[in-house]
Amino acid sequence: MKTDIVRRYSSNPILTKADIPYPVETVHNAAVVKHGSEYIMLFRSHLRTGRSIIGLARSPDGFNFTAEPQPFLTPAREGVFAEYEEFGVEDPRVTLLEGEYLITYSAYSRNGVRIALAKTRDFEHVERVSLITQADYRNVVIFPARFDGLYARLDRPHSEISPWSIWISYSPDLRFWGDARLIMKPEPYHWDEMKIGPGAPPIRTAQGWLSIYHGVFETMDGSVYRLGVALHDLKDPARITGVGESWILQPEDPWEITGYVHNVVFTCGAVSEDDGTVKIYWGGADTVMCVGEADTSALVDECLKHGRPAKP
Ligand code: BMA
Repeated sequence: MKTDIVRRYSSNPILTKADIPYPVETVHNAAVVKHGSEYIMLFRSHLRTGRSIIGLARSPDGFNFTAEPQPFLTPAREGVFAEYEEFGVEDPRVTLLEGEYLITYSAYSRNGVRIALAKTRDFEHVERVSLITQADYRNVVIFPARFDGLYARLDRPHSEISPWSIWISYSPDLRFWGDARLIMKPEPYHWDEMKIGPGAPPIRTAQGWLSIYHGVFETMDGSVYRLGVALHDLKDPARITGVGESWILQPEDPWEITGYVHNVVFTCGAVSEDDGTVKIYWGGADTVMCVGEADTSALVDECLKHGRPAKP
């Protein structure tokens, strides 16, 4: 019997709508980072309008979270952000870089979906910086380092010609992004054949940047969202040194199989711990938040020893 790479926490789900002190219908697709002695979670919630907002929860241990009384980020009411966040804000990711937490999130409007960047130092005050993609883009994760002075990000543009794939681009100032290249594509007749997208912001390991991504497979019963891993060269993140052949997590618990959207595990964040493990956080069925732990070395081995091509 093959043991699971991701060990699910025994008290999943760790946060649900019952834990939120204001009315929401779901708690899912959350970013999590360590800030001082706390774990901070930025989670997405559907309102009864079907549109989303972002809340904040705190934890002393990464497992037991308490939500703040008010949401953290709701659609802007004025300026350029108001026009592009009209339909809601979704799926945040957080990267700590040079003392600032960079928050990227999906901004939905009648003009499509694009990605906005906000910053905070303390999770008390948040400042919107810029809309950093055009429509239609999702899943922007910023690397927690610069490369030859440039910021780098992974993202996932929509296309009618190519299956939705993972791209990289660079920026001198976090506002203007360029030198974009497609670096990873879905593998035909494989668990991620329909589309892939970046999940958690990349984690530095001795062997390379570990990226936990989502992949989708279309079945007669709809699509199944699973998680996989890829490794990027430490100095040149556009160079993928390995992509795990097998998924590392698939919907199995009842709250992953059934919910707002069934058969979904979707990650927006993972926390690397000093003891060589990674806490991976995922939304179950777009309805609840879950966590599991994996050994970093096992995730790296998946990429380097049991690989598939990054661009079939
Ligand atoms: C994707 C996004 C995610 C969601 C997933 C499954 O397209 O909308 O936010 O978790 O679908 O519904």
